Amino acid sequence: MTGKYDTEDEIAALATPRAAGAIAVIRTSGKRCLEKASRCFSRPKALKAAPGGTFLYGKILDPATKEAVDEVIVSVSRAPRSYTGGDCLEISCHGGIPGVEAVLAALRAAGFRDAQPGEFTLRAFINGKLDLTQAEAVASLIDAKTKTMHGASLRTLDGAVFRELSEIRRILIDASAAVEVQLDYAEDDLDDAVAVPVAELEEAALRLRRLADSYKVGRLMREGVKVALSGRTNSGKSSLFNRLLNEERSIVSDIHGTTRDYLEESVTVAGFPVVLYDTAGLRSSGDRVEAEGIERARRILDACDFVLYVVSAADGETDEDRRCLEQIRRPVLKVINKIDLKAPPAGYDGVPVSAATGEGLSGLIDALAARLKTAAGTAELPFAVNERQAQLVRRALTAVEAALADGGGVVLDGIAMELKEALDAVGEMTGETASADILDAVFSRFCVGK
Ligand SMILES: Nc1nc2c(ncn2[C@@H]2O[C@H](COP(=O)(O)OP(=O)(O)OP(=O)(O)O)[C@@H](O)[C@H]2O)c(=O)[nH]1
Ligand SMILES: [Mg+2]
Repeated sequence: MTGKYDTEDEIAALATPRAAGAIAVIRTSGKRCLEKASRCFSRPKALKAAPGGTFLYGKILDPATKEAVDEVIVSVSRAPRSYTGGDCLEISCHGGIPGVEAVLAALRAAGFRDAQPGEFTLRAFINGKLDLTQAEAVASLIDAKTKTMHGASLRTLDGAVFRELSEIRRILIDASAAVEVQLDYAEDDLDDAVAVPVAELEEAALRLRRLADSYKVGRLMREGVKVALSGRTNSGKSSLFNRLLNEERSIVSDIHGTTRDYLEESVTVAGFPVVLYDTAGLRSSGDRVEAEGIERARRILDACDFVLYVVSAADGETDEDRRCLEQIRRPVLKVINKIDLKAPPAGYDGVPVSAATGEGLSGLIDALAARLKTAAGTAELPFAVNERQAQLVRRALTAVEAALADGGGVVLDGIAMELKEALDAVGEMTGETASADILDAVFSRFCVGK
């Protein structure tokens, strides 16, 4: 292979951030990696002879002038026991940017080329060290913003998704075989009842749905659950917003229609990343700016995952509240605020709070956490499934569901084709049948040095 998919030539890249730090790590890989590196190392013979799993102290030299550019530790891994599966060398040098640049320049002069984004992991994939779901887990591990996502990425890197897909693949192959056998005999025995492997197909569908759910939960974990505060003017939305943020972020006043444009802030509620919106109070307003604010509030209400609807205990739930609530199309959690002024009516179906005193806030957070779990489908995240994989999961699931729907009739040809479609999608997920374009798209999203 040539160019980007050359897996033999010698590449080098900074693997740590390009910023001052105690230590920077430059990683290299390639067939003649040790030989080329010895051209710019103070102990060339020792380096060339170094067994895998060892490290050497020495100096990086400018190959032309033999001038020392840094004092380093070099760790050696030899094929196949390395990250990429080929010979690899990692140079730990001092973490200043000019020093790092000088080491990289020495490596270039010794015959290394700059690695492309994700090229080390691409080599690991091509050398069979990882399947594509594991390679992608490397990227999601680096991007993980929460402990949950980190844990899921780690399990996926360990092969959890790969094993799940292998199991689905086995089930689909068994089902295909059962169908193919009947296809072979179908022409002779047209009258025989067709046996569709329904149990297998249902099992495959169930497992695919679990993967689809993991994507959904993961996306909410990554992007945060969008929660909008809504209600009539003056019910205390902005006061509650500030309470939840623990910051005087939004303007509070006793004037109706204080909040106009919406505010958006990120908070963590019971471990869930939440994007909280404070919006304009709902009422019919002759004020053009307020009316625009209310229009924006409605758009937020349509786009959010769920709504915290704030009712004032001082007024109780009014007809206007009921009209507003009827118009909200997202799941709603009702909150009755200002309980310091007046107790809520007995049996009222809203969480009682006082934004003024903080009373009931922990109850609200518990109720919110319960709703977040429902919004996410589950609080568990067994797998890290990304957008690319999720699309393929949907493709496979659609095909399996179509095969199940066909189950009643004598349409074995159709079932055979749908099973093939599902198997193709599964193969593209693990990379078994992924084209160079797909690999290019996957690995170009990585950072350089990974
Ligand atoms: N006593 C009491 N007053 C509150 C409470 N929450 C809010 N208020 C007061 O109610 C008034 C309105 O509060 P805001 O938070 O601005 O209400 P809002 O719903 O954001 O109002 P708009 O932005 O106009 O829609 C302010 O004077 C607050 O101090 C509460 O729990 N108890
Ligand atoms: Mg407000």
